[in-house]
Amino acid sequence: MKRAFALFCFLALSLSGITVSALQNVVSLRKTYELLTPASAGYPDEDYQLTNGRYGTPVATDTGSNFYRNPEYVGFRRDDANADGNFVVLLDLGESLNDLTAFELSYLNEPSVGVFAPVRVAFYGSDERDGDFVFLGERTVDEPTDPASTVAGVVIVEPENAFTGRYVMAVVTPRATYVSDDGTELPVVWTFLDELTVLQGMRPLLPGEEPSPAAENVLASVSPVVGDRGLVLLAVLGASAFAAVALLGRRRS
Ligand SMILES: [Ca+2]
Ligand SMILES: [Ca+2]
Repeated sequence: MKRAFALFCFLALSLSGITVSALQNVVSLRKTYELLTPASAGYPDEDYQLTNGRYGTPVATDTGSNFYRNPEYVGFRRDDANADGNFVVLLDLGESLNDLTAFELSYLNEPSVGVFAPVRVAFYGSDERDGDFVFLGERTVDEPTDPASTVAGVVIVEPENAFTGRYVMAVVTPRATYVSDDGTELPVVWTFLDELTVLQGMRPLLPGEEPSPAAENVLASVSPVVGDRGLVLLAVLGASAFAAVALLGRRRS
């Protein structure tokens, strides 16, 4: 009986989760974009890898396990940055979409191989490709630069007011320099990105999170979702359901 009730709770929580997740759509999936600053020849963009819904994972070789070897990444070289020193991606959502609430860019910080997280990511939006772009928000990023600090992170910008429009521009400012092991200051050459995401609708609250009107620019540097967003949401919901069931078990015993 107890087990049946626990199963019921799990299913109820899972179903409520599916309802919640339906409130927020990933509208950038499989959309096209222009790299206004080109990707490198060595770590190219293969068939719109920034909107394929996949994230880089470590690739093991004889010499160790590294994220940068994963072909999912798109690598940008410092020499190809624009006059302001930025890398720019212009996403076309295909049509004007309303209620765009979150803008995300996933990056790699792998100092041991010379790949460093950007220091700033800003988002702009417009209804026309060559029209005026409005500022949607930005985040600064401050990842460690010591060789042991590998981080696959994501910048999330949530503007105070939802945006309506067709084009979203991500402006990525790379770190300028880093200090090597022997104390020399060296230029940062590589910036690696793996996913650009635009979300439509209300973000589901995380377990225990209070609704907040000022949910602007909430998270940076959280580990990125590996695989698709639905799976992670399911994992989160599964964990909360498990916790609920465990709690229930304690109360009832
Ligand atoms: Ca991707
Ligand atoms: Ca690639």
